[in-house]
Amino acid sequence: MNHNGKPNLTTRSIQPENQESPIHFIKKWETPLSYFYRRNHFPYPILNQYNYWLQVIDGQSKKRYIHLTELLAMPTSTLTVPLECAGNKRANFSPKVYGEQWEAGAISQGKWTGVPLRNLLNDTELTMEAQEIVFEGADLGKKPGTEGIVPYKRSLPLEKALHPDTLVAFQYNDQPLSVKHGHPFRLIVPNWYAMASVKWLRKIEIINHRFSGPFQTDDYMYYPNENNDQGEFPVTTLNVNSTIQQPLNYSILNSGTHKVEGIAWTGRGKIKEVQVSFDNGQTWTKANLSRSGDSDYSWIRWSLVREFTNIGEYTILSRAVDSSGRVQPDSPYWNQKGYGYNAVSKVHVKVE
Ligand SMILES: Nc1nc2c(c(=O)[nH]1)N[C@H]1C(S)=C(S)[C@@H](COP(=O)(O)O)O[C@H]1N2
Ligand SMILES: [Mo]
Repeated sequence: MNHNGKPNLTTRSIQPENQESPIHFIKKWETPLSYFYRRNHFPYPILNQYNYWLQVIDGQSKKRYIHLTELLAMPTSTLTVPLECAGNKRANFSPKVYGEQWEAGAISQGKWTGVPLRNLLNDTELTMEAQEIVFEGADLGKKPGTEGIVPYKRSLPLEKALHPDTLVAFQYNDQPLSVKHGHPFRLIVPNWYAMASVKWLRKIEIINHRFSGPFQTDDYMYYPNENNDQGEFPVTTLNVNSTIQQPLNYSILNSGTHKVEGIAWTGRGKIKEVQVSFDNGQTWTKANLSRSGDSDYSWIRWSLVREFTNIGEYTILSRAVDSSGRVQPDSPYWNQKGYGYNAVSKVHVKVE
């Protein structure tokens, strides 16, 4: 709630709690906690003192516990990292797909502080056979299509898990992690869609095979065909993407000068260029870019000032290009579960 008693977030579902950030009004590099989107598969877990212990299990089923106070005493990293839900912008898919009908606000970013996961693991735990690391959250419940009660659980391939920027985070914007965002620990996996950033982390398991589970090999898979499950592949790296923040869609503007602005981000390399069109894609102009400076992962901000002399309707588009050569497509990559929407961002305005 804000000081007017109005909600800060847009509710998509209450139980479990799924709420969107007011992304069109977020101008800071660090989203204040009360504006951070919330994405949950299950009701919030009930935490107790045992949640302050992280369980590490190696390939031989040997267990070890690490307490929060031990993490606090270790060297930490602080990184500005956006979390984007794989279902962000899902509402734009046509034909429609099941799942939360997210618009553009299932993304937020801020400063995460934690211990690089690789520094928490012992050499003896990482044997030659180790293939993946599995992360389990403290939340659980029934999942349609799956027997019984299951926890939220996912794995990472070894090279991503051991990347120096993959963190076991315990602070957001210099404050202890809030309960809704994973207190006391969550994983932060830069450059990947946020399903990988497991909240309420309680168990880390090193395995010598490929993990499968409902949140790994059923959800968070792209199924590109409408009528069969063939050609499926896992959701991992963020697509190159941008969002027009202002003007808002369906705005009525006075003729004269207006600033078009927004954010752009990618999971591969950096944003190299953002192009804006005022004529629904016939001509494009480069926007001015501004970068936060302290992180390669941060979204960038872009803007362009334009004089609207003629009255009438305009379709404004933004299109980001990253240093790996990826460009936002004109039309989205449709898939059954509606992940990874990254078609050009579009608003329709009227100038009078
Ligand atoms: N334990 C647990 N971790 C989780 C989830 C969850 O439901 N349970 N949801 C994931 C998904 S799909 C997203 S998009 C992000 C959302 O993080 P947030 O609620 O802090 O914004 O957390 C990820 N980590
Ligand atoms: Mo998500």
